Amino acid sequence: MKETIERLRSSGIARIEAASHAADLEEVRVALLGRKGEVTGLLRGLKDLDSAERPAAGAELNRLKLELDAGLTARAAQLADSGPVAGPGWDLTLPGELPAGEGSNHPLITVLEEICDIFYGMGFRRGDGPEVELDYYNFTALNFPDDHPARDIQDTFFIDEKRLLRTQTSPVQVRTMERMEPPLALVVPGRVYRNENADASHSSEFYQIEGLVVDTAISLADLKSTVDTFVRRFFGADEPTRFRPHFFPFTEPSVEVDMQCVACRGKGCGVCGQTGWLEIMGAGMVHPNVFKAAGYPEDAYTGFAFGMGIDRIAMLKYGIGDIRLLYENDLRFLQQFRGVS
Ligand code: 2NM
Repeated sequence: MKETIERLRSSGIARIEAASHAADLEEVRVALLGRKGEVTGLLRGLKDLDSAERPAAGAELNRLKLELDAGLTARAAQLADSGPVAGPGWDLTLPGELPAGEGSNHPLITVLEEICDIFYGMGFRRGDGPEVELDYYNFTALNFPDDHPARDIQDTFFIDEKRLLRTQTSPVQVRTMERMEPPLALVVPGRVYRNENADASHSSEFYQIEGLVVDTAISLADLKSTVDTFVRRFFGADEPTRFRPHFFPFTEPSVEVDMQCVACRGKGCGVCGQTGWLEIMGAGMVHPNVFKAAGYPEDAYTGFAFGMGIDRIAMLKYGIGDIRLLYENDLRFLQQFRGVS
């Protein structure tokens, strides 16, 4: 019996060491310690041994069982550490059968970066801030009255009394002004949220880029020249722009900015709804109450600000007919933009 146990010990250890991956090792475990395994068989045979021999043989067999079990555990850990290993019929290190798809930027990100680059070229810097915002920064500091309709839960996703999903990126401008003195030239791209029903031209999440310039003598003429430079550089042609009077709580005066339709050059077509113009952004001169909320001294500074939706610009640029395509992440859609950026 003693020799049998010794033989099993050295052959068992050798077989464990020789196992080159987890499936091999499992076979060895079953052959040694499984229900019909060799060690199990010997343990079962103990009852047939002479009563004088039985205690020593039993103790020795139990020791062997523990030893092999520890050996199996140690080898399993080694194999797990050694990464992919060739096994019978498979090799994880071989390349897959399909070429791994190459990633690419989402069309919204391509447009976002392109627009930011144009503003960097005019001396702007990029700002960033939280998407979960305080009511204070999203509304109060931006001169929205308490009863403004945008504060309704019909229009804004509130998280609780004080917190909401930002409806524009302007709270980042307020946070930045709190920290920094003019002169300031800031672009803030980012995702914003509105409680709206989705259709081909509306999504409850979308992307905006807002801009802010503050110094001691910034005028509406600076806004106009900045907008014209942006349009020229982004759309490549000298499309005229026009300002129409508008209202925003955070700017006074406020305007909506149109550019001549890139599709028909002002003649009127389906893209511009026969008007010859495309609305590209809202803008205006920063309201004194916003400067006050930011902690700037009264009458010390003037500034312009603007905000535009990137989604519509990306849709115009790539001929995308439904905004929802930009948020569904259907690979058949996204793969069309490979190599675009
Ligand atoms: C727009 C339109 C007009 C705007 C205002 C500010 C701030 F913080 F300075 F008050 N940031 N962005 C602004 C102005 C945004 O989006 C359509």
